Amino acid sequence: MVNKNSPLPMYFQIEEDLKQRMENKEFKPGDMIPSERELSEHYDVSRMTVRQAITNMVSEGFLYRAKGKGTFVAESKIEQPLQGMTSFTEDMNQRGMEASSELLEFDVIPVSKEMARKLQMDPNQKVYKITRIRFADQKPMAVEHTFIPVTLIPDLSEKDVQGSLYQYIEKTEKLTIAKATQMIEATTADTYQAELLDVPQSSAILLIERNSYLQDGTPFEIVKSAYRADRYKFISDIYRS
Ligand code: 16G
Repeated sequence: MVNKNSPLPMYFQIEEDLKQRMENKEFKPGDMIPSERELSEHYDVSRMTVRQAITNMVSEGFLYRAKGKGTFVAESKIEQPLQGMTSFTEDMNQRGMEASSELLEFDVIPVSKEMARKLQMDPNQKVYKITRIRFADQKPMAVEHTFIPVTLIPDLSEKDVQGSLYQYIEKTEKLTIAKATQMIEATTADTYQAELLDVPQSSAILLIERNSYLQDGTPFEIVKSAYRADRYKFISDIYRS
């Protein structure tokens, strides 16, 4: 099964084979994979080689280690299309998952210069700073910092952001959300993010910044979020025109 004459490294061939076995449902999410010793016998390679393959698959989010127990197959990643402008609550509900949030911060702060420019605000004005951990079926998926001009929704309260912010904006405030610009960047979790997202420090995360606009072109939010890269992948259709 491992071709020792191949130019492909043996650990890589093992990774490919394990991924194939996961795809074939021989190993399902939550299953414990065989031990290093068993795998090294199965593939007829050293334990070092097996360890290298497993370490890579852990850092890519295919497997996770539970201390003193073993190595397990991770849940498959959430595939998030990049086309539609949806909310976290809608995204999760569409997948039959339950969306919830933990509100960590709800403050009114002076707007920074950079944000005043992006939100087209007077630099002396204030913004709400809302920090939420977003959960899917009680598991943390992302930490979001949302900034909204106070003048746009002067009476926004903590209660309004416990559920869906977009629903509040559209149904209660009767504002029409129209479009956004989104940037995605790769990074690693710092101590704070790791703790909130319940991942080891330095795990891969995706930083997303969304600048969103209402129908009349008014910017209404800047959202900076950190998504777990072991649970998310973003997909888009592209056309050669
Ligand atoms: C998504 C959006 C975020 C928006 C939130 C509203 C991304 C990267 N971010 O998380 O910009 O504020 O949805 O969700 O997609 P809610 O209506 O469930 O509060």
